[in-house]
Parts: sequence; structure tokens; C-alpha cells
Amino acid sequence: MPTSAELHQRRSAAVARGVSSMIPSYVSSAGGGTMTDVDGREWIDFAAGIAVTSVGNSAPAVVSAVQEQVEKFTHTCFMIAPYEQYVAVCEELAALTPGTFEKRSALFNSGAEAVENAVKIARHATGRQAVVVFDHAYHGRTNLTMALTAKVMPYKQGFGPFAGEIYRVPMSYPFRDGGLDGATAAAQAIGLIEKQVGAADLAAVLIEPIQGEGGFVVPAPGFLAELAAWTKSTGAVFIADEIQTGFCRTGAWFASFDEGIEPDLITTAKGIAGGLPLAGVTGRAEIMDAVHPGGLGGTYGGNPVACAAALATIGMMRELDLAAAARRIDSLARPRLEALAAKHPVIGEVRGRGAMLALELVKPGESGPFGPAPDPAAASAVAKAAHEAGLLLLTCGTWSNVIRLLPPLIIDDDELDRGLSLLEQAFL
Ligand code: PLZ
Repeated sequence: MPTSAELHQRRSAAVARGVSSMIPSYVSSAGGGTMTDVDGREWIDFAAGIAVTSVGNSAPAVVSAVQEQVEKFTHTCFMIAPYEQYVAVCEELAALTPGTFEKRSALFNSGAEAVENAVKIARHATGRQAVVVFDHAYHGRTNLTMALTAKVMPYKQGFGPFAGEIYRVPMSYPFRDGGLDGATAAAQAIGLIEKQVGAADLAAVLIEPIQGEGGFVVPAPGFLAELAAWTKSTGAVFIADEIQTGFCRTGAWFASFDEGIEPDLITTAKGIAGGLPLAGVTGRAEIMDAVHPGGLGGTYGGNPVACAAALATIGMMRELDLAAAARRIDSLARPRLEALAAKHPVIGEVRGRGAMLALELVKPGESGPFGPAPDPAAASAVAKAAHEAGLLLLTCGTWSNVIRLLPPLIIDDDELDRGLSLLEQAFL
């Protein structure tokens, strides 16, 4: 087997520079809470492929479902010749997402594609165009989703012009907005939408219940409920982007449950299919079905192999109660993170929910226009030290100063403990 160094050399001559990797090591296998590289080194996995392999890499149930499906047929295109697996995934989505109202779903390949389609559907259903998104939001890298995403580098710089009719308002971010309560933060956002966008032209309000790439920003309680209720009162569509938070990650099937909201549309991807590419838009039947037959689709959307993987993944989540596993990860990790924060003033806040936990790093005692001064250098130093010690650890945030934990939900206590110890040591 070639070494990582050899592969890296080949890569430099063949792979575009714009596609980068966090670590220079190449994977040979992964499963449970660990990954092994081609040089024989074992890593503890606190990344899960960015919140994807919640059931673990190559989870046996997923592997056999995929194998069985691959042997039957790999692709027909649902728009040409439909198959049961697609329908079954849509039935699961209807059953698992919040709200007992009648729902419909459409399946796609990536999170960005799901978000694009949610916006298409909301515009079609309302006959309006304006879409409101939030500071620090991340929704993807396609043209429309770049416009929806807040951060310029690395996502948007030089890639314009961007799609129109996108408006950005402040996010509830208690650590940086002076601790505004949810109702006040919502009233501010709503007031701006009313004055600067206009409720009559509003097609959709799109928000991540807990922001992912933007820094694991948990809005103040009530913020989402107020926004959702106001959005409904205007006749616009409230869209929850649960691509990162969904499928048990935050300790419930969807983070919307924690907030007591029933979004009109929900976008899903990542954890849904155990590592195979699949995404969905699920929502109120009358909104989803506003689109004319043939108006939604794509060659691969809801590919049968990805659907088979999703059905097995959802089955595992149900059988193993992975929502409870996420809450257990929270209860084991959070006290360790709080203790770490008590020791290291560079940790300005410990936050998150379930198996979506973060440390926001700041320069102690310094503050600026956005509150506590972000310390991206500290975050990258901690991540680098963790990588050198064998822990896959991601950063995020508008200022790249947030360390985030996204372990697979099936990680065992010993692996979690080893990973947390490596994280603790990375702060020394
Ligand atoms: N919405 C909330 O988290 C993907 C992006 C990593 P795709 N987040 C990881 C990167 O640098 O590209 C994401 C998300 C939320 C949408 C998306 C987009 O999902 O499957 O990456 O297109």
C-alpha cells in the first residue's frame, strides 16, 4: 500500500488545489469511533466525516443493505422507473420529522442540493421571492447556497455573482449579542425583515436550529419558536436546515423537537445514510405539492443504494436509540469540557447539544466590536496538536475560533474517554 507521503505527492499532481484536506494522512479503514491511515496509525474520530457517519463507518447493517441493493440494481433513475426504497425513505422522513400533518418528501444527493430545492419549493408555493437567512449561516457551496452562506473565506471569495433576493439578519448568539433573550433577539430580526425585506414579498425564512459551520451557535431559548410563529403569520415558509443537526445528532431525531417547533420544510442530509450521499426536503404536503409534476428531480436523487443505506441507518438509530447515545455523549463530555474551560481562560464558552459540542476560543480579557476577541490561532494550534496526537478534531466559526466535537454516535465510552483526554492534552 502506498504511504501517505507518496499519495500526497500523487495528489498534488492530480487533485485541484481548491479541494483541501485537514490532515495529510490517507485513510485505509474506519469503523466504530476510530480510523486507521495507510501508514498504520490509529485515530480517534471526533469528526464523523463532518457529522455524517453517526452509525459508524461501514456499519455492518448498512454494509449488508448496500450489498444486497447493489446486487439487485444500482440505478434506474426515480424519474424514469421508480422503486420502493425511495418511497420507504420518504415514509420514514414523514414519520420522524416534527409535526403530525400530512407531509411529502423529495430526495437529492447533497445538502446544498436539498437547500436549493427547499428554496425553489418555497418560492413556487408562495409566489414570492425573498429569502431571509442569518449571520454565520452555512447552507452550501452551490451558487444559490453560497448566497445563503454568510462566511466569505473560503466559501465565497471570488465566486460571485451570487443569487439575488437573499437577505441576512442577525442570529441569536448569546455569547456575542450581550445575552439577548430569545424573544428580544427574534423581535430584532423580525423588525429588520419587516422594514428591509417586507413580509408581503417574503417567500421563506431559512435557519439552522443550531448553526454548524458558523460555530455551533445555539440560539437563546424561544428565538426559533418566535421566528417560526411570525413567519407563519406572514404566509411565508419556515425552513429548518437540519442537515448537520438532524438524525439524532443533538439528542433527538431533529433539533426542532428541542425547540418545540414544527417547520414547514426541513432539509436533511449527512447522518441520514451512514456515509452514502443522500439528502431530502420534507414538509407540509400543500407546500411540497404546489410544484408541478416534473418540477423537481435530478438523475441520481434518491439513488437506490443510498436509499437502502438510509433505511438501514434509520433502523440502527431506532434500535440502538442513538438519540439517547447522543445525550449520553453530552453527559460524559460536557463536564470534562467545563472543567477544561475552568482551567484555560482561552475557552470563552462551552456550548452545543447532544453530540454536537463546542468550545469557543477567545483572547482572555480582550473584546472588540463583536464581543470577546476571537482567537483563531489558538483554535488552529489546539486542532494541530490534537491531530499530531491522533485525534480527528474540527474547527468552525465565522472567526475559525471554535473547536467542535462531532463523534459518531456509536462511539464507545473508552474511545470517547481517550478522545477527550487527547483534547485535554492539546490545550497544554
Ligand atoms: N447545511 C447546515 O452543515 C454541510 C460543509 C463542509 P453538503 N456542512 C459541511 C464544507 O466545507 O463544504 C451543510 C450544513 C448545513 C447545508 C450543508 C451543505 O451540505 O452535503 O456539503 O452540500
